Amino acid sequence: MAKLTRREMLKFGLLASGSGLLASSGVGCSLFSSSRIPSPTTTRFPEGWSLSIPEVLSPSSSLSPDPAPPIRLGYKMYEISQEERQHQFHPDLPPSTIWGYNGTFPGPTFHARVGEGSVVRFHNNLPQAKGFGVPRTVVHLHGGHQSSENDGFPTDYFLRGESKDMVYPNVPAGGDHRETPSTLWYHDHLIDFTAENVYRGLAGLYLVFDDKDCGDETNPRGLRLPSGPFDIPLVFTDKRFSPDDGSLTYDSFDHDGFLGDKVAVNGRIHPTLSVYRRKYRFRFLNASNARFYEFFLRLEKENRSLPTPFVQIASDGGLLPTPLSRSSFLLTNGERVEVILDFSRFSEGDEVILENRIRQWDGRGPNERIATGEPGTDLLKFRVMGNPPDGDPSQIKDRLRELAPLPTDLSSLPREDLIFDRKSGAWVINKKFFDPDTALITAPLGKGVIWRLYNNTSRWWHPIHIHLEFFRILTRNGKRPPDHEICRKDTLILAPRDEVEIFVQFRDYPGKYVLHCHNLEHEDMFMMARYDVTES
Ligand SMILES: [Cu+2]
Repeated sequence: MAKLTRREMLKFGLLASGSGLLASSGVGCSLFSSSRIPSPTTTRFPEGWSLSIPEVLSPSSSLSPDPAPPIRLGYKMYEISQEERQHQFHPDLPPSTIWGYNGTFPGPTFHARVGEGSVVRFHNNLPQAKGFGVPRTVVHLHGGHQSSENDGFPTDYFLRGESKDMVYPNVPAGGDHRETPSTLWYHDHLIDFTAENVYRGLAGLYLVFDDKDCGDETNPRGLRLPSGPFDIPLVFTDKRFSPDDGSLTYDSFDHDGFLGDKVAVNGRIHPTLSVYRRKYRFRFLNASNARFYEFFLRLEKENRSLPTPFVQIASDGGLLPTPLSRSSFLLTNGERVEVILDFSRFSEGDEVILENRIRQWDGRGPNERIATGEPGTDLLKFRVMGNPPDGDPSQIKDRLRELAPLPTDLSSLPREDLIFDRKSGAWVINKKFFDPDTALITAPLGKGVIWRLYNNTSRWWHPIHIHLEFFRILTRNGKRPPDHEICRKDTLILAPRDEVEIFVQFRDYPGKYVLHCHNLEHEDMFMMARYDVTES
């Protein structure tokens, strides 16, 4: 039976009547799996189960056929095949069927450089859908600054057996080096089915380096941040497995936001990373559909959270102006935070646990922080080895990447309101369900704009992502934002009744783009808007 899209369900009035009707009507019955049934138990930090680090993708010498003009000289060419594979999330679970870029979850990591564009040929080699996941795909580079046709608009999908070239110039907005990004990620963005496809595994990292953040900790002209094997991405996704056969499950009728009860870090549940007594750079990405995390660090033998273990150096929008010392940090869906952890403060043999201390019961958002003394959710274990054989040449400099100044007269800029609300069991922005054919708002190319985002619900949290340009948070609930939000961002948290004013300047690329909630089930349930950047 053909699968009803969420759009069709809305049309037929099926959403508000709940999943019971859908299940009993036989529509998509085979897809139904409760969001509440616990996964099989798995051993905590099993011996020999180490953190997997996604491989760095190598460029191809050529693409056949050649990419269409106007691909400029000097672009690096890459190929990625979207494929179904078997993936081991934990040694106690049987292999699960995933969809991955090059068959892996997470997909391979790009190492891009400012000024060297990338052309990526994505091949859709996915099989016919069985269970959840829809083999029409759209690739969006989250945080990327690229033209509309290369941004992954939700209806720009390509089918099984087809390929699509995506062109990423890797030039910061306006050619301004202060807008240089750092940790981006690419993932599926198919209209109505992003949640299923990303949950199936279609997500990977795209890192951007330049002369400053050069990826070489020994280069005296660079920032000397930990590099190479000491620069490690951490991709967090929550998954759920069938108690019957251990297979990966998803509930297509959980429109609130699907939660797993096991957290995979780089695709593995409860992995261990052996670390030297030195500094490491960790790039945290919350690639979960609906779960928030608040990360803490605990020294196992003392059984308490460490006071300020994290030195934050970057957010979604690249390096911060200055490093920020933090005891913990909240990470919402799609958001990135980069930190330096210095393991030289620990002794050889110490075990240090990264834990999540937020409780969340459903897709509405985080419920409460776990009280001191109560156990959190352990995610990743660091086993401290001895001193590094080559010492630690890395540094954390006082100044990282400056912020471009805001316009002096913000009051003269065009303003728009974006009101996020609930309607008919789904979500609306300015009272409208997502319509890919109509722009909800427009923004002039070149000029800055002020957008006021307001969450007009009392229970739902919405992580809002704006494509194309980084923005700056001006006020949060009428006040100056906290220090960690004084930076470039592309995703922000809207807690219930939150009101946030942002400044964003659209440069370089006119055309159609989207902004949306990054709780992926909310996004698929229409909490998305097309906006057009217009040339005056
Ligand atoms: Cu939302």
